[in-house]
Amino acid sequence: MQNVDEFLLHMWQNVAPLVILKSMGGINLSIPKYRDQRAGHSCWARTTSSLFALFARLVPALARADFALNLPTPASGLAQDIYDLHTLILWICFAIVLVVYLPMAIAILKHRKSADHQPAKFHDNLTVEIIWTVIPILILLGMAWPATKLVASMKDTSKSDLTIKVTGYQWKWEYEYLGDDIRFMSNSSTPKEQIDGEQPKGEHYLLEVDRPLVVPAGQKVRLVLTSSDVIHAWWVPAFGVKQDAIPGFIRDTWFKVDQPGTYRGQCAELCGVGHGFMPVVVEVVSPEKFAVWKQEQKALVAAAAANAGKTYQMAELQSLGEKVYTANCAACHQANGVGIPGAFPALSGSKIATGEVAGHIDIILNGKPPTAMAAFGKQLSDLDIAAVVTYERNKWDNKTGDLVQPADVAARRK
Ligand code: HEC
Ligand SMILES: [Cu+2]
Repeated sequence: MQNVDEFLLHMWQNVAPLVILKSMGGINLSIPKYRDQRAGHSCWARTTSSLFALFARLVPALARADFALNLPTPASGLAQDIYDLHTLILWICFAIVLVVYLPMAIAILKHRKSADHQPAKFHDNLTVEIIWTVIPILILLGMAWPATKLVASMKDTSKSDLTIKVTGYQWKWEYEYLGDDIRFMSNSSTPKEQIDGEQPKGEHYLLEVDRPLVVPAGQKVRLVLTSSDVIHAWWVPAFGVKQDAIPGFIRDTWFKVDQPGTYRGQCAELCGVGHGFMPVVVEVVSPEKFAVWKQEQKALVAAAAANAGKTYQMAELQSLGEKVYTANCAACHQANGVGIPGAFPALSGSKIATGEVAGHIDIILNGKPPTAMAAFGKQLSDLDIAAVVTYERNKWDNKTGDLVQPADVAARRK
């Protein structure tokens, strides 16, 4: 550091306020109780938060911090317990600061050489040594007890009301309602223009999806998680749930949310270039609405099955194909079909996308291990694949005029 004054000034202006606010946030932490949420915040909470606002105005770094320093408002009982545990530990730390560091600072000040303090000349004091060993052990045990209890309850997925299998893919989530024949992909729905900075960013930028996970309020939902490629992590902060999805393994977790609403999260394990583009959105609805939703999903599946033999027009396939392409393929092959040289091949002018239809369908159904080209056979329906193949064969520089029907795809499935 060439300029110590500048460094100290930086610490004072930018780091110290954050540390102070974080510790004050701890005081505020214990106030907005999950149980009392509907009744609104207490008067105490309002007073402390207006104090913060005043404080923030006095210190420029805080005004910029948007008060995003606390844990999110808990939406599940589990998240509330995590919140309370965090608060408890913070208070214990605070007490230790008062009991240990404050006397230490006073002792250093009082016993300094310049005040001509004469040091005592003893060493070894068994009583003191026993005390300063036993007390910390008791404190640690006191902290380990509630922490262990909470971790055990986070792992307790027994007696769940429904089970949903969650599979991570580069870069989207698949949800499968076990025992209910409902299965769908959930893709980011943030428009490319917002990502590229051509349009202002929306309110839920990168935290919005085409099809959210829908679950009933007040019921214990068990998730079993795995991955089809690399490690992902399913994370919804307000639920207090963050669980790795690991290829070849099954892990489970659970949540129970009483308050209907939309809750958002994202993948929390660096999983490749699209890692920032795989949000999680959970729609918590009343059990009655959930039952209706389930019927609708089943009707959709039945309708798709009934349409299996149907033939589609070019325009229909192209417009559906564009949607499928944008959601599933554009992250690698790019919207303009030129790919990323050296990593993802161009589809515009590609031998496969302009050659035999069968080969084109096959690479999408089966992928090309071990490259990043995944098998989409299980992720996409025959209609989706027919549409995206038709789209790719007639888009950009590709002018094959080929029309691929769902039945053609079904015939290539093994
Ligand atoms: C994770 C990145 C990724 C995604 C997503 C992806 N691909 Fe690919 N794709 C690749 C890679 C890498 C290759 C090259 C494989 C190889 O080495 O032959 C490839 C190859 C292809 C080819 C053959 C191109 C050629 O000329 O060799 C086609 C066609 C294709 N992909 C279509 C699709 C379609 C359709 C989708 C969406 C349903 C899709 N891809 C999604 C990475 C991806
Ligand atoms: Cu991921």
